[in-house]
Amino acid sequence: MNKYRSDELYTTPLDEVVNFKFDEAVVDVFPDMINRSVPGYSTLINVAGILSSQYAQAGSQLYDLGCSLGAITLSMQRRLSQPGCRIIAVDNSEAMLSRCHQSIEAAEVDVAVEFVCADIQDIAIERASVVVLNLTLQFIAPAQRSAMIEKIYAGMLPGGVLLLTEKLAFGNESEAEFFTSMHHAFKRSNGYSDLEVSQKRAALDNVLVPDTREAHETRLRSAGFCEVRQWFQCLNFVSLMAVK
Ligand code: GEK
Repeated sequence: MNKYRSDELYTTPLDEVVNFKFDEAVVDVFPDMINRSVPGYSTLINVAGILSSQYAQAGSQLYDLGCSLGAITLSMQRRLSQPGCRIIAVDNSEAMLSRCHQSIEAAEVDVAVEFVCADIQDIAIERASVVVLNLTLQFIAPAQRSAMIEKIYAGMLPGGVLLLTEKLAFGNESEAEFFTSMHHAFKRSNGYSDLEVSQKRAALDNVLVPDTREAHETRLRSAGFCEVRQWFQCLNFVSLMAVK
């Protein structure tokens, strides 16, 4: 029912590259785009589901913040064995959320999901044993990120986990150059041309603003998380888990 196309959004030269938006055109190519752009994406989705199943608490809520088409929601649903849990899938792109809703319903997994079309900065986080920010915090204005993490911490149950996956920035120039060029090579090897890579980069400039790993860790610890661990890295993409 959900037909997705291959990502050809930036194949031809554009007069003006406008800021990237998660609209209908992006939704149509999203699975292809994210798999060809994020090294290790399928591993991230799979293992985030496994980690969630270890930390989920009976009768609690699990949040997929910036859920896109619901890959994390589905991965959590399929592995959850604790009774009485509910997943809350949130995205502020209506196009994404409505397609997410369709595919989660079609998968017919027996774990309740609530779909919320809202800015993740405006929703309440309550009785959460698992919160996932898989490639989403990087789209929140940097000045708002600490408040977002503090709100998540406040809404989590003791022993709960936050999984935070992000594209990284690097303080060291040669490291930054190395990872940028390796990420470019990764995209080239997945069939993107130099033009596509550079136009996409221009579209994401000031839209996706990465932080360093140190900045993420400091923010998580200042919010109160006692245990912060990196469980994944592939090139310039990292995932941290933070336990309350
Ligand atoms: C995955 N987690 O497949 N409030 C709500 N949603 C937002 C906001 C916001 N303020 N800002 C951005 N989004 C997914 C991948 S994609 C990552 C996440 C990427 C949403 C946005 O609409 C998009 O669906 C998602 O966050 C980011 O595991 O495309 O690089």
